[in-house]
Amino acid sequence: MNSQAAALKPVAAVSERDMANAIRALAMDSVQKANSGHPGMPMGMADVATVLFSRFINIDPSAPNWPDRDRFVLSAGHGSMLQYALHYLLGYEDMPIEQLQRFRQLGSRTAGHPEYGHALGIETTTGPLGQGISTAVGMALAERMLAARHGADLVDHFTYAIAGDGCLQEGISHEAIDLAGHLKLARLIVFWDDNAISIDGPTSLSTSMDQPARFEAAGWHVQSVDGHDTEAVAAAIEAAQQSDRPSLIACRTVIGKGAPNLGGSEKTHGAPLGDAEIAATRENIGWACAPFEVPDDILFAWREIAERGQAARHTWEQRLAASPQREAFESAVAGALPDAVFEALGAFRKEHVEKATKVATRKASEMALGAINAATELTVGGSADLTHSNLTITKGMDRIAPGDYAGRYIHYGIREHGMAAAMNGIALHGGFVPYGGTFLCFADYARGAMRLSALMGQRVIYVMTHDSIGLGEDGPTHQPIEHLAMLRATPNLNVFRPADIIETAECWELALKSKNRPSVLVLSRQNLPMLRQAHSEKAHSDEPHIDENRSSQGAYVLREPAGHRAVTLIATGSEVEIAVAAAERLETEHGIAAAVVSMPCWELFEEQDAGTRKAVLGSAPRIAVEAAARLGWDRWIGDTGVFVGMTGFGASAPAPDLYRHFDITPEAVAAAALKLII
Ligand SMILES: Cc1ncc(C[n+]2csc(CCOP(=O)(O)OP(=O)(O)O)c2C)c(N)n1
Ligand SMILES: [Mg+2]
Repeated sequence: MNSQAAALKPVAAVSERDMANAIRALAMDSVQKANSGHPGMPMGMADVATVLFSRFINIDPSAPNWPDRDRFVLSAGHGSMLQYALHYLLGYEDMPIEQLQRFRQLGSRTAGHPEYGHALGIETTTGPLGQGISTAVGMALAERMLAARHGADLVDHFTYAIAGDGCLQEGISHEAIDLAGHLKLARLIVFWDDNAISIDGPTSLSTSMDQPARFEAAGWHVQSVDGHDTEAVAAAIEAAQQSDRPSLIACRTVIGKGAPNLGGSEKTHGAPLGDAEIAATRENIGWACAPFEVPDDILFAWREIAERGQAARHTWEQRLAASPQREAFESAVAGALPDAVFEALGAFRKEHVEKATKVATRKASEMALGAINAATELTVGGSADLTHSNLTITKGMDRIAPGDYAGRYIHYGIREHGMAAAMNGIALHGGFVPYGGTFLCFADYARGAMRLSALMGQRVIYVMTHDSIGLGEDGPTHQPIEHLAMLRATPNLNVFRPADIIETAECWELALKSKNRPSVLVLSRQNLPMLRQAHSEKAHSDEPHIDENRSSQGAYVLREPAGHRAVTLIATGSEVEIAVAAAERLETEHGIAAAVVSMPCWELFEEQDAGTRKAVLGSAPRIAVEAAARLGWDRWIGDTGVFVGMTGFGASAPAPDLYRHFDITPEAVAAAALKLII
């Protein structure tokens, strides 16, 4: 039976108190051995976790990726020893006791904070407070959406998260809670470790928030319990499972529970208890075992939970085998995009090369998405209240609404950070390829979760429009300057800034194919000409290259002059048009052979071999053109290169005026080239 069925009885004869004490002992001993870590939270939440796992949770440690498992998110990631202790006790094969003995050491699976992909069963990376609970919202939403598509027979699970005071103080939690309450994500159950302590001391130092009232105001079902009263916790979980709203269970706990002198104090938050206090704790909780030893009967009780989960998984697998949905479900969960998507994008490129379609790249993205979304159901779109600016919705996309999860467009509201975290959750859950939009400038607001998309290697696609001073009148508050540098500095993130409709379709294709990496599509508000065919023809090259995805190399020669290159102009996005115009001017007015390199994706170009990079960049002096900060461009232009771009914030004016005002024009580029080479 699934976990929403009646609660199971406590397993075997061992008490839940003993089972919880195993967590306490493992946490304090591991932190002591590492001389680093956070014992207070695992000790305080040991009882809640024990009740959750022993009576409710539906996971199978022997098949940690079983699609219909309950999701468990340790949002208070500093309490990682809670997760590792649970994994050892439950018998995850990659979490033997030696891993706990090597807590926080190089190469161990027991990293300082839980890291997705680092150990089996870790559903998401946590540690930056507030991310876990917000990611869990995306998981709970994905669960409902997948159930709407494939039925309750195959998709019927809960998402549980443990959040601390810190998670609830972080601003992102507001966005996440509001979204979850609005969407009535009833399968989301959050435990608040209400210990009234954080690092600096009592939370009363910095907050007077009535958290239950806050959650109630956002439409949650709220209960408050003594987090050490196992029956009360169990009753609350049962009630939460019955609710038609997401649930908060405020668990009043004592941080470092069990430590006779330090329990209840912030001193247990992030430091080893020390040998004397550990000995006193053993005495106090009646734990006679040596460090890292757990009595067989207690271990057995924990392992029984795993067996129960395995049986549930087998039953589910039988349902899957008999289901007419089987193939569709498995392909969705595998995240396999049909060939039709890429065929459609190929046809799209061919059509628009021929038509020389001139549109803003945000519009090109909308048009490409029209082809993509018609060819697959896997993509789910959304925007942080800028749908008609980001152009992220396409024909026939129904919206997700409270209680109605059959659609594929999510109105995330004005919650960039919450959107990014929710997309992480959707991607991690599986079954969908999430993309979501906002203005590039507000990547700042989404940054914490974007960083985790990259760290976790999730296929999340950020559609970030209004990408420069080219947005014009809205002015410097909305004009990104430093954002490209910030995004490009982020490891494992592809930043695409396409120059025209063809590159936009190519970059979408690359983003969709990047299964283990998030992508940012950086798109213009203003119209941009189609550059591909016109200039490759002019350069007497063979074909207009519509079959080959030229952006896949990260950078390519868009315009190769006849004769020996005197200068190479490198540009991205809307500035490629300027570079091309500058090259033409240099050629016609000065007889100077200028090549133009379009560089839609630095990261992919960096991955090319040195020979390919050299062939593209050439040996002539280089000028880079980008309406953004210079930071990073020296990598491509070298010591003697010139950068034409922004040196400070933008201004409010029509876009053409701004380009002139900031001297990012064909004339300026040509003048810089003349100065450089003559
Ligand atoms: C975004 C973010 N800011 C700051 C920190 C550093 N930090 C880690 S735990 C913590 C206090 C958390 O308090 P609480 O959630 O109440 O945890 P408890 O002390 O109860 O275990 C802080 C500030 C962090 N991990 N993430
Ligand atoms: Mg706390």
